[in-house]
Amino acid sequence: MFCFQCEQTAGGKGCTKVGVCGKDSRVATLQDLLLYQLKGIAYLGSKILAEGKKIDEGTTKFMMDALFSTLTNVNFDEKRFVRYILEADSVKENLKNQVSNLDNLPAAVYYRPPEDVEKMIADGKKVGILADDIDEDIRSLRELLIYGLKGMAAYAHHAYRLGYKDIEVNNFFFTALANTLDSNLSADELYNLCMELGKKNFKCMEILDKAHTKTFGHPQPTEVLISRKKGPFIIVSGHDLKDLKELLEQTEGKGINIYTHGEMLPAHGYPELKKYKHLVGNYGGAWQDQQKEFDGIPGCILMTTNCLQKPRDSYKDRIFTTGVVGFDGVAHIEEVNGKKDFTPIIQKALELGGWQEDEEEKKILVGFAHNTVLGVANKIIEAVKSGQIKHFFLIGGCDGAKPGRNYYTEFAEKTPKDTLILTLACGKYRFNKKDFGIVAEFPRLLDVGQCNDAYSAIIIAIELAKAFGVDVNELPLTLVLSWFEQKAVAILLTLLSLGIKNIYLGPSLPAFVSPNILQVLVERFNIKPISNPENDLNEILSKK
Ligand code: FSO
Ligand code: SF4
Repeated sequence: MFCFQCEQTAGGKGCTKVGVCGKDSRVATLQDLLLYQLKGIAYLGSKILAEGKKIDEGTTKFMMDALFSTLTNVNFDEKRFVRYILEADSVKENLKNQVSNLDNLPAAVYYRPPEDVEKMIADGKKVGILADDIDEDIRSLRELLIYGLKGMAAYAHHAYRLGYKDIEVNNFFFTALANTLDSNLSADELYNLCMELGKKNFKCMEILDKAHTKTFGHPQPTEVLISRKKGPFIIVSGHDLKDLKELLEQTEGKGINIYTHGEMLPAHGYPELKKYKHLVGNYGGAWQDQQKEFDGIPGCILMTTNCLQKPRDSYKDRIFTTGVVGFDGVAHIEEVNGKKDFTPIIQKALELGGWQEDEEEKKILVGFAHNTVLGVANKIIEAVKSGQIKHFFLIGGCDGAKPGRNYYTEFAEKTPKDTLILTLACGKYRFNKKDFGIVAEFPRLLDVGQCNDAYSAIIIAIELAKAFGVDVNELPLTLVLSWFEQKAVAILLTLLSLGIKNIYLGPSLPAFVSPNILQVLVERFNIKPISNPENDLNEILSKK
């Protein structure tokens, strides 16, 4: 196996024997073969588009879901990848019937997978990341594009589940992935595709924002309990608000408390979700703490998306997966005719009985997406003009296990009292339970939402820039980002495609970005690897 798609990749170079994430070499190789199949599908899809025809909805949905399943910490289940690979074969055969000429196409188009898993693995070994002998920079850009597409697939999947989609975003999965089969593509052409991906992902996050706010209302500032309550419970993790809503409906009146976990925390701000009284609070920290925090827990956990870690035996019988998530031996809740029946998890939670006592109450504040923040834009602008707010920081992104990620905690702690911090995604757990006080009349720490709510943060920045009559890069705003997996790659490409410069990025730079490509990004966008909080803060604040 060879995989270097995420930040925790072995030795900062690549996982070769087993994934640091726990993905074994069999699953990694099956994922490679699935991606090869998806490239074949993409090529046929791009031909269908070039012939002026449409790609059917089932094929698009398959593309999104299958790409999503290969993200870090989503699916570790060998059987699921075997099914996807075989399904991809039917999808491909169906597309072949729609293309007028099938001569001289890339091998991925003609490839037919064997039924036998060992043979599949043998085939997968021939089509991995390092399979072809290409220039390091071309490989780097190609993988950058593929990881961006994977990230965007996750967002498109969530929007689609709520009935929202965009034809340009959907078609781009096919045209862009098809291009990764073209070994004659130049570095410039691949770079341009990466920037185009950034733009398409902005559109995709906009659609997802619309899907969330039209379905659940605009998030409102909301206090969230972070201590335990007595009674049976289910903890819901991941990003899928639709799953949470369905579970809330099915648990109403059953005496079960629902807690959010990880990236589900922003759910508490949405009117159509917070109205459920049994959505009682948030449990635990970021994803990498789950094995410790779920250990022997007297309740259930539902994983709707990443980040899933290998469950310990002490809770393997009470963690459930749904959607594209999976783990061998863990119960999975399937969608049937657009509905999910959560009865097994509900019954298990009741059986386990839950916590015996209430803990002392503690609360944090969430719900500062674009509608709320821009609703007080005039006051924010006044506070900047009067000198009460001197600088804005967006300290956001993913969390992870590396000790170097303490940088973000220290950075947030060291920001001066006359600055305001916006945060989003699971990296916020490094500091979201700390009291940062007030600046002007605002809490100094404003939680904008999930990683996809980077859209919200961008809109806030664009609108503030307009109000001040300056370019976004001239705002007293600095982005201090932590990346971990492929959604963060898509977001980073979005920020770059919008021309946003001077981003501080850490905790380490992506292994798949070659030195030459990094140099290009540094020259064009002045991306800065994080150093230490004091140095970086001094550098940022002395420039004003
Ligand atoms: Fe975190 Fe995991 Fe949202 Fe990611 S829970 S790391 S970028 O999947 O999606 O921030
Ligand atoms: Fe390694 Fe990350 Fe790939 Fe897992 S997803 S195998 S940790 S690079």
